[in-house]
Amino acid sequence: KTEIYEKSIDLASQKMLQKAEEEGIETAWDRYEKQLPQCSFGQLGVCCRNCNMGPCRIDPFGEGAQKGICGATADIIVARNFLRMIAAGAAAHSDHARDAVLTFKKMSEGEAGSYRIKDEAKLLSLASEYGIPSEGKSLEEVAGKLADTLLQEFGKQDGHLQCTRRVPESRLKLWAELGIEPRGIDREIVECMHRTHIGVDNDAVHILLQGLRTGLSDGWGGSMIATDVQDVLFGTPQPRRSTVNLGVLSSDKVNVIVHGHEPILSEMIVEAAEDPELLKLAEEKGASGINVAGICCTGNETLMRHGTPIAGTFLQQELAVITGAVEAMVVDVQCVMPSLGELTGCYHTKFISTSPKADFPNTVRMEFHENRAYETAKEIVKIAVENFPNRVPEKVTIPEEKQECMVGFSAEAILSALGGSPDPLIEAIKGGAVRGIGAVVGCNNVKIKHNYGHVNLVKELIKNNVLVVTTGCNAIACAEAGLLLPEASEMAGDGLKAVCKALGIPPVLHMGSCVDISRILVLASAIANRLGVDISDLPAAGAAPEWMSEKAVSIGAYVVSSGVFTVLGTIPAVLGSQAVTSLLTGGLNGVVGASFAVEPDPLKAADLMLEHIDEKRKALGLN
Ligand code: NFS
Ligand code: SF4
Repeated sequence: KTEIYEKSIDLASQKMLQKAEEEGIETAWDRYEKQLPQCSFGQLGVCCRNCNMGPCRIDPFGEGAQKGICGATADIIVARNFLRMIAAGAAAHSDHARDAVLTFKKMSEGEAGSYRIKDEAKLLSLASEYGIPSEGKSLEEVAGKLADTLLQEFGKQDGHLQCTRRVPESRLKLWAELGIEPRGIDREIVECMHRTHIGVDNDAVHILLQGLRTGLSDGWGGSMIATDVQDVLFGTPQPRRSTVNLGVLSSDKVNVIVHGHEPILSEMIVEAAEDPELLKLAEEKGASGINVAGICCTGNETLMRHGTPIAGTFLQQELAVITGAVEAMVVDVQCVMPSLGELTGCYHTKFISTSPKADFPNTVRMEFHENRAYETAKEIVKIAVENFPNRVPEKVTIPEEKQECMVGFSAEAILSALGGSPDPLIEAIKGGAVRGIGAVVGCNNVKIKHNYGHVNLVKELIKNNVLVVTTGCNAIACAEAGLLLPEASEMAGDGLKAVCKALGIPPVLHMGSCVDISRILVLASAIANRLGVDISDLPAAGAAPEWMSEKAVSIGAYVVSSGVFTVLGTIPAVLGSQAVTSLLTGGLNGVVGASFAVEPDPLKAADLMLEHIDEKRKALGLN
């Protein structure tokens, strides 16, 4: 049996795991243990269920079957499975983007109740980027036109995505030569499903190239559109302070958790929590206020834009309920564990699902539609408030751990912190004070001690003068470990420390949710363009130390095809194919100028990134 301290490095989480044990409550870690040993065919990626002659599996030891019934080899099966993961991940990001654009469109037509244009400047700059005239037009008209243009990116039937305009020219040319310039966003995803149907695409390399193209349609397409539109609707993040970890839950206020991914919902909940009527009701129910806290990326969205506190990462969603202090767990889409249904039943917590796309066991369903978004948000918060008296004091333990953090580093905010251009950062890189840039992102995964991979990798990088940019659950993990504070530069090497002190920034910059990895792409592009080189020439490297979701696979595909070497901390299900494994971890270098590495030990992963950064420095003539 795994000891609690081996499950998480985070004290607050350990305390809640202890409480769960005492109360006989099951968590993801318990279910993981019941899964062991996990199926090795699955781990290696060599089982196929793509048609009903199967399931077929390949014997990795070469003794049993070496082909599926249709004749598919391990290479074909592994590549197809991998492509389907990319398709699912890209679909999740891009379908989220579609909903954001549809809300944006309705807003422009005056049919999205409470949504407004919050960032005019960004709207106008996007309009000019997409060639939409804005002179003499109302903001709503411009927004409507922009929404139409963006919607066309999804259903595009000819030519290529317009959003790739931000890609350095040499990279775009390379994609064109390789035939992986992304076309319509939906089209790439559909084509993945077509190609992996029995008897279609049966060459591992050919299949993987489609994977890269689909990833690119996510990173430079869907994800980037989501970020842009959300910035226009809700504001482009600016540096601000907040707090994170389970200790942000309040002992005397109504606790509402927003969990999932779409700020369309969480923005309105944050607003509704300030409604005087509801605050008055809260008081009547004996609460001293209403406290909204986030989990996962919708938490990152409201954290970045409003400083709303975050209760935890992916693996802390159950632990938050286990505090016994959550009146409502409000969810939309992605990374929401279905276990929450049974779990919330053990406490007074109301589990409220809101997306027309996502239902869960034991939820109160309150579908969210933009025309009456604020009203629905108020109804949801009201349920939470009315639930406050049902809190059972004997069942409540809120760990005291909470940590301050500084967040809100959109590409725009970073550029303005630098005085308007990337030059000071480039100079610091050239001069060697900043050795390079590390992009560390991604999930938690029970296969790795919670936050151990994230925190140790990032600490090692900053110690070695690598400026870290972060998103997703990595950002939350870093915040919990105190790394998102200007004071954390004390943990950095001398060069990075001096730069952080001069600029008043933390050594680890929170750039947002996982769709906001698009912000990292924009920043990398700006630096590459300024230097007149390709992204693959930059002293930069990426990592996803504890990744688990299919979205992370799509992210990996677009980050690597954008030219950034990426280290994965958990092993993807590809080792059953020598061909696919060696292409991903080596061969891709000769194709897109970057590849993956797999390294579960965060310190060794940091070494791989440093080695790569140094090589790139050398090639640029820096030492
Ligand atoms: Ni990204 Fe963010 Fe977290 Fe992983 Fe899930 S919340 S979208 S997928 S688990 S980082
Ligand atoms: Fe088996 Fe081929 Fe069908 Fe897959 S597609 S289940 S390998 S017969």
